Amino acid sequence: MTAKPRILITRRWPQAVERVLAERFDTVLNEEDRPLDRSALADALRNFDAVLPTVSDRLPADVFTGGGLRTRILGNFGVGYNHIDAGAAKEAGIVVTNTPGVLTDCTADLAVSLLLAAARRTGEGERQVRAGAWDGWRPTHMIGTKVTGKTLGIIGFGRIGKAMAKRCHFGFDMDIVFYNRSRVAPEEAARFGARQLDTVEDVLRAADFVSLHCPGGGENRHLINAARLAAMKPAAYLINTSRGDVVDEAALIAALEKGVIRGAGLDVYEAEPDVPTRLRALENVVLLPHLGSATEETRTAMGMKVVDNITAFFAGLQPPDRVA
Ligand code: 8YV
Repeated sequence: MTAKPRILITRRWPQAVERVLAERFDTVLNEEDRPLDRSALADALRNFDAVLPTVSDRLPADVFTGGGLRTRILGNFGVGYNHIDAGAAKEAGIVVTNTPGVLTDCTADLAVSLLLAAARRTGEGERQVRAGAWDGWRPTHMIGTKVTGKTLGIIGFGRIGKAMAKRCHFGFDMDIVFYNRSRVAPEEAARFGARQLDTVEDVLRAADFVSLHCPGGGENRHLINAARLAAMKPAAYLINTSRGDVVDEAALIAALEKGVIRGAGLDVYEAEPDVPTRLRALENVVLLPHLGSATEETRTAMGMKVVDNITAFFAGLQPPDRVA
């Protein structure tokens, strides 16, 4: 009998998935459940047949250099994989897979929740009640912005962008405009009540709410910068459930402080888990700790997708979600 592939699970996963992995593979778990540093990851690449990273594991090009690599596949737990230099992995002969599809709904749900929370000031309201600082109802208390019927601008019209459009168009009667790198057939866009515009600026100028659904890294780094924030309506809100680096965080903080835009709802940050003090001090921003896919159902489905990918790979088949 040939030995089972040796795999490293870099964080604790849903128990059901850990169990399946332990049945099929010779698994090692990072019981401490803390992010692995560069040298631990470099060692892992030399000691395991598969490494299953998450967004908290940075795998830049230089971890793949120096030879002696044993790892043949990185089964990433997540759809976004910009924490991995996939080109360098491929060059080193390592396959990379991700988990598309299964987190679409939950991520879009969370984007809606941020949009509503920012517009209706529910975070502020909750803080006030918990602090015992609510002094009673009055017509001008904690006035927010109406959501229904407004215009939503979506940047990145992939699975999650479309799910966001569907929720906001059919749920809140919003007009949807979007920017996408490639052309989307108008009939396809119309299924989500959406219309494609030519440039990011066109979307920013038109929208009352802007929601980011493009991948991080590469050319999308600081896609939303000071100039683009200034192109938004002064009463508009920015929602980010994609990756922190899509937004120039320093420029966003300045824009929120100066009232260049009215507010923001953020689930992701440039240097997670560090969230700048100046951002945390602002009332007009809703801040969540990267919860996009954080439901029992979705995290289990993500894990099972990783299982499918590495099982196929070690059976000599093409993993269904290969990205490099
Ligand atoms: C995950 C995500 O929680 O899948 C993604 O791209 O951002 C999150 O939903 C995270 O990536 C887990 O590694």
